[in-house]
Amino acid sequence: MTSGPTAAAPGAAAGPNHGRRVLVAWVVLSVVATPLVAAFLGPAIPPGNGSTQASEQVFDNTWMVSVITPVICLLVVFFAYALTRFRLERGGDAVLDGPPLRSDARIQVLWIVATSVIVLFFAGFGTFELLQNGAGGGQGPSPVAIPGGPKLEVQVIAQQWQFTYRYPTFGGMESNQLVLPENTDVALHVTSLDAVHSFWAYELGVKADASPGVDNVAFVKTKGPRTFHVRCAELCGLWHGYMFDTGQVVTGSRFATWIARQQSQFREVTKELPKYATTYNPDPTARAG
Ligand SMILES: [Cu+2]
Repeated sequence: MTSGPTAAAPGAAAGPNHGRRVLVAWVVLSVVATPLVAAFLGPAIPPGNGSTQASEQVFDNTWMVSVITPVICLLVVFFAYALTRFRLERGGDAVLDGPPLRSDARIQVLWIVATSVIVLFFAGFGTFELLQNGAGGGQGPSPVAIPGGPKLEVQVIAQQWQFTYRYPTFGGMESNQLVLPENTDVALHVTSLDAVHSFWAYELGVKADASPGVDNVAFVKTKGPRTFHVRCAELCGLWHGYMFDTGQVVTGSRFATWIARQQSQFREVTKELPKYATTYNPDPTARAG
C-alpha cells in the first residue's frame, strides 16, 4: 500500500500519499474495533460458560475474532479507499489510480511474515489449548491429552432415536436422563447401537460422534447447577429431529439422591442389562442388549 520511491506508474496520481492514508485509516479503525470485538462480540459467541470446556471455547473464539479484526479492517479500508478514490474523476477523463503494488518487495515480505505469524500463532495456540483442556469434542478411544483429575465416567449410548446414559461406577445403572454433579471432571464415553449419531450437549460445549463399535471419549468439567440441551447433531434417520432431551448439572447431594433413586427404581432392569462395556453389538435375537 505504501508508495515506494520507484512505485510511480503511468496514470498514477501524484500528490496524496495513498499508502499513508490507508495505513492511518486502518490503524484508527483497528484500534477502535479490536477492543470492542474482544470485549463484546467474543464473549457473546456460543456456547457460553456452562462448563470449563465451553468457557475455553469462548476464550478461544474471542482470541480468534480479535486477531482477525485488524485483518478485516484492512480489507474494508482498502476496498473502501480503492472504490471511492481510484475512479474516473467527475468531469474529467483521466482515471485516478494508485501506485502498483505488484513486485513491491516490502509488501511481499510484510505479507508473507504477517500471514505466517498469524497462522503459526494459531497453530501453537490451538495445540496448547487442546492439550490443556481438551476441546469438548470426542477424542476417540485413546485420547492423547487427558485434562483434569479423576473423572466420573458416564456412557452415552445413542440409538435411533434417543440417548441412554449409563453410570458404570454406580452398578452399571442406565437412565434416560443425563444428570451430572457440579464442579466435576466427567469422561463421557460416547457410542452407538445402530447408525452414526452425534452427541451434542450444547451449553457444556461437548460434541462427539456416536459410532457403532467405537468408544469415543469426550471430557468435560461441569460448573454450577444448570440445565443444558442435548441434541443429536448427525442426520441419523427419520426421527433424527426428535432426538433431543434436557440434561442437568446438580449439586453433589442432589446427584447422590438422584443416583440412589434411579438405582432402586431400575434395580430389576439393571440385572437384565448386558455387562458394562465400552461398545455394544446388539443381537436382535437376544432379550436385552
Ligand atoms: Cu441421532
